[in-house]
Amino acid sequence: MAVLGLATGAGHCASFGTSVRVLCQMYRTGNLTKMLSNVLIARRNLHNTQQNPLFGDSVNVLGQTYQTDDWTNISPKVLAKVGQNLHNTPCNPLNLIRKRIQNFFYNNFIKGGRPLFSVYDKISPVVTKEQNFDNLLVPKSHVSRLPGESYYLNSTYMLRAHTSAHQLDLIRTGLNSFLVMGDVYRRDEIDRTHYPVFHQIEGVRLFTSFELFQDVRDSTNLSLFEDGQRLPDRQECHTMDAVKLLEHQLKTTLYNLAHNLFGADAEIRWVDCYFPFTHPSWEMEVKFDGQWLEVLGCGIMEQQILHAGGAGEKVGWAFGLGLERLAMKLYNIPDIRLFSSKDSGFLSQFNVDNPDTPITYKPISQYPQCINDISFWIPDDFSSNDFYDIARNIGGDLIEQVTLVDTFFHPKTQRHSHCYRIVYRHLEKTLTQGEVNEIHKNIEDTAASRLGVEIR
Ligand code: FA5
Ligand code: MG
Repeated sequence: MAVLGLATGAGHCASFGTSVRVLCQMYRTGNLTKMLSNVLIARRNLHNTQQNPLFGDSVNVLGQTYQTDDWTNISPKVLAKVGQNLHNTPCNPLNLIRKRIQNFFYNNFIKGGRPLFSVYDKISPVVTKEQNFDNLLVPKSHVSRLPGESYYLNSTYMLRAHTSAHQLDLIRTGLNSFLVMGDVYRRDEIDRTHYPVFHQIEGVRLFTSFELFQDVRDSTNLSLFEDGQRLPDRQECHTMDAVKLLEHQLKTTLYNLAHNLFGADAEIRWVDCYFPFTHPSWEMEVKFDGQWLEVLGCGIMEQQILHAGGAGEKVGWAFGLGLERLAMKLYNIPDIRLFSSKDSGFLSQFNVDNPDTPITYKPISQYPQCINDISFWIPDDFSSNDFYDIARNIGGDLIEQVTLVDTFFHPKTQRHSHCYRIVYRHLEKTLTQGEVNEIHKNIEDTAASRLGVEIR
């Protein structure tokens, strides 16, 4: 269950089921706070004298050792995903869509001839509870702190549950506009649209009074701050002028991004919601497969966070995008579980250099793969791409993937050799080894005659 925000809109967002509506109700009445405090206290009092059954005394994550304690609840399966960095892996759908989003911000926000937003895509997913929660004003009793909701390394460290965990640190360094991209981890349900390991892009943009009001015709009487009351549509310290401009900028930016990704016809709607670190807050939903799918959360940043970051004289907006869900819509991928697939039938469909290449996902064949290798000595002017072309031209749709799996240099003959693995699979039937051998032989013969390679 995604719990960093609570949706309050009439048509509740896809990531929150009925149980969350009940939670919302409990949250408002205070019963939830009471119940959660008890659970957390009981949890803290639970003195565990035994070693962690899975990891012993310590757990190693990305080369760092963390002492285990009674908070440790990370699983080896999840640990194996840390460091995969699919958002930085070429030809992965998450890398392609991340490049599209990054380019959108590079192209649309330019200051002094340079991109306004700086990009951080290699920040470690290991954060403190302080970074993940306290820095973002998440109440001590908030449901997202429960051990059942996040992956803890110990009572101090956890795997970030959202990229918002880096907001305050980056603001403290003096940054005004940045994007943070990375893997995030939640003990969430698994279904078509939820997975315990997924990827987010965080965006933050801060404004001085001059920057926010510079395009307003008569801005002499406008200011960012006033002493007021917290209302559903603004924080106590913000003027209505500032909030309305911020909301307009934020929603226009994200609306344009969604249309840039999905085309002008995409159906998009906004839902009011609650996050501890923004007010007011919204979620965007897009129509996907006939249903509304929540793809991002956003809002006007809580002024207290900007104060803590040394930027109290500015105001800002922030958003957090769910990359898998956006990619599901962009490439028509029906199930989020496919992103963790190592199946070449899935991955090979995203094997393009240009992120703007239109791709529509074709369901992976249920039939078995046949894998044949081919090794040859290469001439000096050999290019792997020429071989890929030959293989694809001859094998057509039966070829799922061609990869260079080995290279070898013979010191005596001074010749180089390449070994390629070709994965064959038919969409509608089981291929026989005989059928595959025939195509494979044809590829060998054509490579020898056209490229001058010598089959080994
Ligand atoms: C957050 O994570 C907030 N940090 C977003 C935010 C940032 C709000 C900055 C305001 C300002 P939420 O829990 O709603 O919010 O998650 C954001 C997005 O991540 C969702 O809209 C969804 O696209 C994606 N997401 C959430 N849970 C999962 C999951 N289990 N599997 C896949 N995607 C998920
Ligand atoms: Mg949400």
